[in-house]
Amino acid sequence: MRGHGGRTALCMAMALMFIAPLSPAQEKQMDGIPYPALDGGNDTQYWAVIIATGSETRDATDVNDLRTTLIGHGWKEGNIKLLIEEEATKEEILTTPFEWLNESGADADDIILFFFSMHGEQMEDQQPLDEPDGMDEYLIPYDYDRESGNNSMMDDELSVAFDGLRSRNIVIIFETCHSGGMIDGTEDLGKGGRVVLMSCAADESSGPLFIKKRWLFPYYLIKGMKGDADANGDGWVSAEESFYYAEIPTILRSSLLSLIFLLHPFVRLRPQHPQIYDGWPSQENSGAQLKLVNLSWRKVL
Ligand SMILES: [Ca+2]
Ligand SMILES: [Ca+2]
Ligand SMILES: [Ca+2]
Ligand SMILES: [Ca+2]
Repeated sequence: MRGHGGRTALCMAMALMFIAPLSPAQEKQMDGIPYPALDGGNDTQYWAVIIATGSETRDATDVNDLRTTLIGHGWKEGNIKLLIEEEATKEEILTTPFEWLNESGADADDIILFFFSMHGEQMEDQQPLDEPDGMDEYLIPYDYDRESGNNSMMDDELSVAFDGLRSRNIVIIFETCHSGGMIDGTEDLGKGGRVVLMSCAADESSGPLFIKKRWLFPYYLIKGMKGDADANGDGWVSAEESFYYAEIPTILRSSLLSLIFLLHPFVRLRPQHPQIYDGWPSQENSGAQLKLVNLSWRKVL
């Protein structure tokens, strides 16, 4: 399960030093990238917010992998915001990325990807009372106080923050325990114009990929984004395709690990079952896929 790591961002900073900055020529080239303009115009922009705290080594690897994968497929470096380790306080998470997106002009036809990698837990449903199972889910930011419970970040609170965005094309990825419950309440995150990818069911924990010091679900999700997940062969990896690519290996590997550790005196692992909420383009008609990664654009970083 998700253990608590150290709290410095040094490791992350060192990892990011190995990402080559884009040359002006590369930046210019990207302006011409044939990404789809969903409103029929040509001003669709792609934005990403990557938030990770609570497990320094795995966070650094996952975050670096996701960031370089997006940049390597044409996403602009300046359109990706990171909140890592001690930067990922409750107030920061709930305000900074959302203000940044709105002030930067992210609008209805833009595509926004959020990635949360944190500890997650459940508590008795708090106001607004919205949960069929009586339990709200909450995330654990850097400044969470375990004794008092201060600074727990409720699914209801996150939902309000997301409602402030103008984009109708939002992908939210949760690598957190109990993440399946981020969409189970009436005030939660499952709304039209969004695809939510969750690492496990509401009553499950989310586990690691031991051999690579990664989190299991994001490892396969990002691996798929690099090309393997393009199931329909259209040269794009959609949010939906990356999920279905990652789903089965995540179930199988977590099941295998749970057997291996069955008799371990301390470590308890259970199979995890990733969940998808598909409300794109609308809740009523979610047949189309939300394209994220253009495989025709590859750049070695
Ligand atoms: Ca609630
Ligand atoms: Ca809720
Ligand atoms: Ca919930
Ligand atoms: Ca595809």
